[in-house]
Amino acid sequence: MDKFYITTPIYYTNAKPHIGHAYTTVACDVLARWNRLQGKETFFLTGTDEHGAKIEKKAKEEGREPQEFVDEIAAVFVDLWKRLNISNDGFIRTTSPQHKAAVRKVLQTLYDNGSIYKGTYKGLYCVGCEQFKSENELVDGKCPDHNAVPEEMEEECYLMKMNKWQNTLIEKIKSDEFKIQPERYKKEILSFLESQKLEDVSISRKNLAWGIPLPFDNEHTTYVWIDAFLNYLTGLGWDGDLKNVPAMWPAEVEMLGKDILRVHATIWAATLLNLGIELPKSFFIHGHILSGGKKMSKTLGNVIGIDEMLEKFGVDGTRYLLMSGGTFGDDLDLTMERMTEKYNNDLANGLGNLVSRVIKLGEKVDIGTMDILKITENDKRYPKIDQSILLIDKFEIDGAIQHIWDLVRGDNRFIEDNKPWELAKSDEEKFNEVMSKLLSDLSVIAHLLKPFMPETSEKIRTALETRKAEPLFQRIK
Ligand code: ME8
Repeated sequence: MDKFYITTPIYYTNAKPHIGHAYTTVACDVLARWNRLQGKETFFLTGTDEHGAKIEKKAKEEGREPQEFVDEIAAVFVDLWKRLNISNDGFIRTTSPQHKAAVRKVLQTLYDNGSIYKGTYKGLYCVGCEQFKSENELVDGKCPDHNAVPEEMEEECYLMKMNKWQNTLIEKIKSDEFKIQPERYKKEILSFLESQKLEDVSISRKNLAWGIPLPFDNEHTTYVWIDAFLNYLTGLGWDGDLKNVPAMWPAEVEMLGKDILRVHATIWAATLLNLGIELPKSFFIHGHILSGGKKMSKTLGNVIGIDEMLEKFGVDGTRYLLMSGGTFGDDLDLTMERMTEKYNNDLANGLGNLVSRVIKLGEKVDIGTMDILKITENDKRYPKIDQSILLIDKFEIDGAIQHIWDLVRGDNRFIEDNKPWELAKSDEEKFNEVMSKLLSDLSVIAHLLKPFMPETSEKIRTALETRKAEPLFQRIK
């Protein structure tokens, strides 16, 4: 059986989840659900990144023990994914004993095979990024992502060899053996790799207690990114032993926000190469959510809360609005006003209206003979289904939604043009013909909606089976 292993980044537990985390996770959920429906053996992993300076600092500010602090925030992530109907098969926490033991085993292997050596590292460290920054990455001396001056740091540490993998990486990325999508990000990372020598990276911290102690030197803890990357393997239950690399590996796709592409394409990839483990088959990089054209910030007051969205638009409304808000891969600009308008147009008036009209008009049609409820995955009778598969397989998530709504809008127009309520009185044969098309389209729509709006899809199916429809979406004032 074909397999499909998909991962989100694991999110920092320094603060509660936000709309950006929800965006990535819903996108992966759509892809995971879709691939499960295609009959692939699917594993969908998400989780939390719980060590490092940023989290230690935050816990201290709150006067809490770090473990107790991350336990609380990790639980908020788990709860949010439940509320958003996320179908993840695993949830990995980097403070779990299994993960920590595996990370130590991996580090010992890297040390034993000569990939890690002792040295010193001097550089500018941005705690927000948990990364060293080179001068040319700074704007006015500040990290542009966190608007903060990085700390100068020089300490004894262990370093991992990077340089010998530079050409291997370039080749694998160029040939798409290690595929980076969309294409512009492949170009971006290639031009980075071709323009400068990869420096060995510091993989340990001497003065940071909140991390996994190195197995070969207790005075050091593991650099948080190395710890975090390994989640993609430990989340499958891996114990860190090279003989036991899980059968689901390599991942088909690691979904990432554009902020963390480079660190993945360099440090994560080199770690795997140093271990002799296959690289993921692909990365898909998506853009960032902006609000009113600007990065969301408390100061600007333009933060869109995920709880606020759930309250206003419900679970499927939120999933729909996140996934249809712009071309998947590009940045997208959202505002509550525009989303409310879209909710009313596409969901309350568009889909909701179609379902209630068709079910109401179809009350008296005998669908026993119509075969419409027996749609199968990849049903050749319905070219719309094939087209959707093509779009989703190319990560055109918003395109696949567009495609469903073409059908929704087309059918609403078809109803107005054909006025089946009049045909019911005047022309029974034509009426049955019109209703047969509408009922079978509705069944196709319910089917296509499964990965995007699982509950709505179920409700439409139930409505078709029982011939009764509850209103799906209430208009919002
Ligand atoms: O970077 N729009 O965690 P993180 C869209 N722990 N997506 C967004 C977003 C936005 N405005 N903001 C964040 C980390 N994201 C590390 C990752 S992986 C081994 C370790 C999403 O909590 C996007 O997927 O900062 C981004 O890559 C991720 O959240 C960063 O989450």
